[in-house]
Amino acid sequence: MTNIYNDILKSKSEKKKLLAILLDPDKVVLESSSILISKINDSPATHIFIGGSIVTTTIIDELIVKIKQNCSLPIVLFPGNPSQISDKADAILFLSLLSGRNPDYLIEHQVKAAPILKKTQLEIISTGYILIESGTETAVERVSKTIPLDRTNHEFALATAQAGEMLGSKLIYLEAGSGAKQAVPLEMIALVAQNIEIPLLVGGGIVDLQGIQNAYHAGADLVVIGTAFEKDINFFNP
Ligand code: 1GP
Repeated sequence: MTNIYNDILKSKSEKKKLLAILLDPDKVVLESSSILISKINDSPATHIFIGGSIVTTTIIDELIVKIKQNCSLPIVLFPGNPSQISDKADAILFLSLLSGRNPDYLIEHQVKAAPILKKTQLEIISTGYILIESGTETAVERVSKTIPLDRTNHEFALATAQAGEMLGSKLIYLEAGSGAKQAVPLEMIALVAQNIEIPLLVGGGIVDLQGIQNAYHAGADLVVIGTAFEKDINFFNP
């Protein structure tokens, strides 16, 4: 059995940066996924994340099986709710939306998910999920009915991340939201990265390769790219 979290910790200690491509199953056409998978194989991605704020499709299992036939990257669920759990994946980010004050996304969905997860072999990675204001309303904000954190209040974002770490999160994820107009501010990434011990994930609104490097340079251990790759499968190899 793989141990994805230990590998992330090892990469962090070796200062090796990680990259996840986020696939929204609603936007992947299963019949033409072979080309998508070959582009992922040609990319610098180290992980595949699967999920979205709202996923209506039922192809998650099939999609994962297809990816696994042609790609050896670890597949990590990044679910918007418990309906997106698939035991075909390797791991799940067990998220709690720490920036929000909606109990459904802090604990209710997790209570519903726990007995389902107990029946799977998925590696459970507890993740403090922090939504940062990004210019316009994003799907996470709309679906979770929560207010993102003020993008200029870096100290509050840090306090939220530290609270997550103290509560036992194994990862902190600073999220601007999929397709965000503005990515997480670099100063905020730097402040959080310098003041937590656990690995830091950053995503949302990163639209070019320089943006990825900037997030790494600020202190992100793993960057998540969704929309940019979804819009252009040659994003990593122009
Ligand atoms: C969304 O952080 C991820 O949850 C990725 O965002 O789609 O903007 O790359 P993008």
